Amino acid sequence: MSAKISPSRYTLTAALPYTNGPIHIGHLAGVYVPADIYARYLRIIGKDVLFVCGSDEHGVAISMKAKKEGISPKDVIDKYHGIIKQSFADFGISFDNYSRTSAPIHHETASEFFKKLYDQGDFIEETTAQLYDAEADQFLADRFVIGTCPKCGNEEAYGDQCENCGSSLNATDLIHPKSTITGSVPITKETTHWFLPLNRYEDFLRKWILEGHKNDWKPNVYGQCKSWIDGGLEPRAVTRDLDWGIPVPVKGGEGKVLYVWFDAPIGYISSTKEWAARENKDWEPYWKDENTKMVHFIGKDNIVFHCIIFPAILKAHGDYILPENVPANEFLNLEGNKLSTSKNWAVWLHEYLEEFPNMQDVLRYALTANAPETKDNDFTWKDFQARNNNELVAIFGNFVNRVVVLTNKYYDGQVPTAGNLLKVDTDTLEQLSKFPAVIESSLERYRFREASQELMNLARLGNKYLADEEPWKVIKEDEERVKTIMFVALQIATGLAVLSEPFLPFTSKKLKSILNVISNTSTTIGTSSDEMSWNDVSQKEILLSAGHQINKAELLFRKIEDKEIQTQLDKLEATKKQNEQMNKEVTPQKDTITFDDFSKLDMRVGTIVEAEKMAKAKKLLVLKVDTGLDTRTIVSGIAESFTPEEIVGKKVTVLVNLAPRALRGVESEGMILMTENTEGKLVFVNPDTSSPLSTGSEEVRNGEGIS
Ligand code: B3M
Ligand code: ZN
Repeated sequence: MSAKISPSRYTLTAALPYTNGPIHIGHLAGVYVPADIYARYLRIIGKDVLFVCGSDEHGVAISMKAKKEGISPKDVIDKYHGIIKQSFADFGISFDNYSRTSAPIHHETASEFFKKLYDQGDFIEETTAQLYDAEADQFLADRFVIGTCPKCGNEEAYGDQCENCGSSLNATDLIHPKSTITGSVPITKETTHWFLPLNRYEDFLRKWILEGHKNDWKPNVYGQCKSWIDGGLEPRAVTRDLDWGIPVPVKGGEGKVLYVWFDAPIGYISSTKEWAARENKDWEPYWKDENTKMVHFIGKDNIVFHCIIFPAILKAHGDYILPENVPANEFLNLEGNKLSTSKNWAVWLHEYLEEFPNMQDVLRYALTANAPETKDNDFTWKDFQARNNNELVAIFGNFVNRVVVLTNKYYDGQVPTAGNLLKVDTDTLEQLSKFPAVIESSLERYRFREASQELMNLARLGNKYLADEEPWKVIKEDEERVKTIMFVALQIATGLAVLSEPFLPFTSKKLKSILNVISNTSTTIGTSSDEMSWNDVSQKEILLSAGHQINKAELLFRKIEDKEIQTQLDKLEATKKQNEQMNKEVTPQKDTITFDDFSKLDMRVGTIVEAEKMAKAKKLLVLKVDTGLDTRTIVSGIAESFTPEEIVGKKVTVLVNLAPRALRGVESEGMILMTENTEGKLVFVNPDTSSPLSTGSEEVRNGEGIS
């Protein structure tokens, strides 16, 4: 099997986000922006496209969030489904349908799927010992259990997957498992489950992927599949002992639910059905017709589920087509660190829009130009600013603005009639006509960053043409020539309006309205049939004819100032500090002592009367301390934190009855009490009112070298 030759119908799916939090730039860069670019592009070239998604509302991720917040899973999914759906709409992600897996249509569809496979004898039923948290009275699987990965030794692997090495695991594979609900060590208990025997699909998968898609699937995707298949496939449980999910619809399934990764991909089908019912269409060709090309857009941690498990389920069912491609992306990092919802290390889409209103396209562009297509990539605010200021503003925006301003200035906004075309003009128009094919070739290979750079090259072509032809100078001696120049430049601007639509839908719409090629009243961000198509650009059609009236100039992009970027960096810095604070290891409490032990300590307020560095000892100061009883010598390990000068005269707390001890030959008679403040800085346990002992996490240090 190889890639289908120019099919006319496409089913595009984008990973269903878990509704346990809002979405951030990593989601957008990895899945939704590339999927949306592809969908928009296909629509413009006239294909029948169905682009579906929805919220993934089952699974342990949701239950855990609910437990943590003390609310019901339903509250969690309702809250985040709304936020996520809004973010997608705000960023112009043009789903034909955005559903949710709690919808009745999905419960029905997933149940039917399970029943059919069950009836066909595609599952094996097995009673095995599973991990069980006796304290929480619950079986542990997936994210409810962590332990050491048997493959790579990562100590924080989950019961379904190790995020370090990407291995998919069973909870019972974990070494030293621990319940994430109570922290207790689980016991094992017998339970019955249904397993999909993946081993039965090995031949099919080998043929379909390893032989059939060696050349058209991305190397990272193909490689993961190969190592899975070569590693030997094993039966996977498709049911769970949980109370949140789709009830197992067969005898013996009472109190059990479908495994979230069994039901979630079926969500693409339910979303299609929901769309078809609303639009009065037939959903089946989108999933069952061999002439439909299906593409799954996902992140790399979802590869096994979309390339191995879901296809095995579809194959078992028998009526369904398989994906033609699964162009999974790698991960995006943020300023050098892994994006993390729990650590709040993220740029949240709803927050971004508050700080950069109406600048969706800038983020879409920056994420595309720097997309993690072949390796993990880093999002930095500096790069974001540079992409905006040096490319969108300085090249794209600048070109369009000059064309529109000059057309208004010289011709009151009417497209002039071109005179004699010189070689430079025909060459330029010729180049313009090649751009659709160039961009198309990148998009068809899922190279979105390359495609975005080609779009920018078209703007560069326009900029260079204007800079070389200098209409603002020529106007003084040759008005006829300027008409031709402006005519050509206007064609390029229109080409940009058309070709930028998949990447910069908001900008494209605005530009079309400036060029007066779209009705201003249209409010949708999608494409409509009355617009110019990709083909018009490549056919060397005249895109904007002489006499056509354009509108006044409006800025497409604005410069982003350094201080705006600094605000974002400061925000991240604050998050980092907060995390450090929370993660700071608090030294465990020592064994308890009796009151009698305590009352043996004789602590006095003393004054440091002399201080000097001990020769050849980096850490030590030799102090003379007036304790009220006497003036004695105390050697203290604080030389790296204090200079002798700054502590002379200081009031300190002294433990006076500590047995004397010689340090580097100097007898020390007592101990100055010190502690660390919340920033980890050594401070005196100060007898004054400004006591540093303000948080419970501080520890009076009386260890070696501090005496
Ligand atoms: N909810 C997993 C994820 O967000 C997941 C995708 C489901 S796609 C069917 O990583
Ligand atoms: Zn691992």
